[in-house]
This record gives sequence, structure tokens and C-alpha cells, in this order.
Amino acid sequence: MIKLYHNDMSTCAQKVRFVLHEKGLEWDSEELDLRAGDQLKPEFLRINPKGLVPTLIHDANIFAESNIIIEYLNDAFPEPALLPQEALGRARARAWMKRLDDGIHLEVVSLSFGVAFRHQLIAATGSEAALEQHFAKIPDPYIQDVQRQVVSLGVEAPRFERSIRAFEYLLRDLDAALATHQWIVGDKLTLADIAYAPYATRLKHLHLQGLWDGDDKLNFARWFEALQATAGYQAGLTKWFNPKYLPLMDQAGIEAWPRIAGIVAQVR
Ligand SMILES: N[C@@H](CCC(=O)N[C@@H](CS)C(=O)NCC(=O)O)C(=O)O
Repeated sequence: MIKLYHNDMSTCAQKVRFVLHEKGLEWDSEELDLRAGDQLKPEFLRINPKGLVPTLIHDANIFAESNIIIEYLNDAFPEPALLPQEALGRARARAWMKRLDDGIHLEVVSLSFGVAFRHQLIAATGSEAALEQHFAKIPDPYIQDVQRQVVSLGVEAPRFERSIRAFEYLLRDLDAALATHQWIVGDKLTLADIAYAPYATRLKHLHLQGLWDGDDKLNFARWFEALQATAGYQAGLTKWFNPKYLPLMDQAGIEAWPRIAGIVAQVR
């Protein structure tokens, strides 16, 4: 039996649901409301002391960390294979996935909260003191630090500028990788494509298509179109898009774009 603790719009949960679909697996859903702080309640912290989704339980074993979870699912349920058979392709896919854990994930937290989710969090907590109490309860010190910086200052936070630069460099590298093959590490969809799907999607939801709309990232644009058309993307991501979040994200992104375009112009 597989049970997934997740959230509809969580980037890390999106990739796990994508893989569950690709593998044709049945799973039980435990959805957490992250703005209401479900992830910080003692009953969930007993399952994942970091207070993060996704968390997966399979045969009474608990797995945290989305990249570990999707590799586990790929090993435990080998068909269809979502990593190349040969060593080089596997290493390349893992290198791309590691880049998410090494920094890009924190940058997407910075981007999402700096542009949009800060408005929800400020409204949900209601006062500076309650907001600070919320931050102090986040067990992961890196996520706590990023949220604290960008929730108060939004797109003007110094931390925010770094996030935009990181995404500009990432999209450049992805575009170069995609120049010679259809998917990130070859001509078959792999865990690398699935792991990056939520990050491209988050940029789109934040109305930041300007990051790749020009002539310089056509390979990335083609890859993202193809990815969105897959059944796994629709089952793992589209089906779960929260209609209450999308207008806020879109509108906040439109308002943030002039500041973001200014940062991008400095590094292009
Ligand atoms: N490195 C972790 C990151 C997990 C993570 O940051 N999850 C977010 C949702 S994408 C979360 O649970 N956030 C809780 C919060 O916002 O307090 C992974 O890849 O699973």
C-alpha cells in the first residue's frame, strides 16, 4: 500500500504524483493545507520531523525528500524505466536532479513567497507577531530563513534578486542541454524531466514566461510544451492545480514582472 502526504500545488509533491501515474500505481491521498500549517502539527511531525511534503509511506516504510522518493519508486516498480539503462545517462539525470536539491528548490521557495504566497501567509497569520511565530516553527532552518527574508520585503528582498539570477542561469543550461535531444538527458522521458516539470510550471503560474519567451530559449520552450501534453503531467500536476491560487499567482507575477525584468536585463 502506498500513502502520499502531499499538497495540491507543492512543487515537490507534483513530481511524485507524476511518477506514480507513469508507474500506474494506486495510492492513498493525505492532503495537507500548508497555509493552515497542517505540516507543523505534531501528528505530521511524528511522520516527517522536517514538516515537509511530500512524504510517502510504502509497506510501513516512511520516505521523505522528493528526489529520493521518485528514485525509490523507480527502483521498487521498475516498469516503465524512468532512468536510462546506461551509466552515463543515469549519472547525467542524477546530476540534474541534484541541482534542484543544491539550491534551485530554495530559490523557488524565495520566488513563490516573494511574489505571491507572502500575501496568503500575511493574511492567514494576521499580525507580525503571529507571522514570526509561524516562521519560528518551521523546522528546516534554510526554508525558515528564506521565507523570513522574502515574506516581509517581497521582490525588494536582496535574497530575491539571487533567485531570479539562478533561474536565468538554469534556463540557459536547460536550453543548451535540450538542443541535441528531445528530453533532458536523451530521447526518452526520465526522472530528470519529471523533476523539473514543477519548476517550469511554477514560473508559468507566476506569469514569468518572459524568462524564456525570447528567441534564446526555444529548446526549453519546446520541451515544456511537450511535457505539459503528457498524461503524467496532466495526472500529477494539471488535475491538482488549485483554482484559488492561480489568479493570485498570475496577478502578483504581472505586478512583479518589471522588477524581475530589470534583474534579468543585468545578467543577459
Ligand atoms: N527537499 C525537499 C523539499 C520539500 C519542501 O520544501 N516541501 C514544501 C512544499 S514544496 C513544504 O512542505 N513546505 C512547507 C511549508 O511551506 O511550510 C523535497 O525535495 O522533498
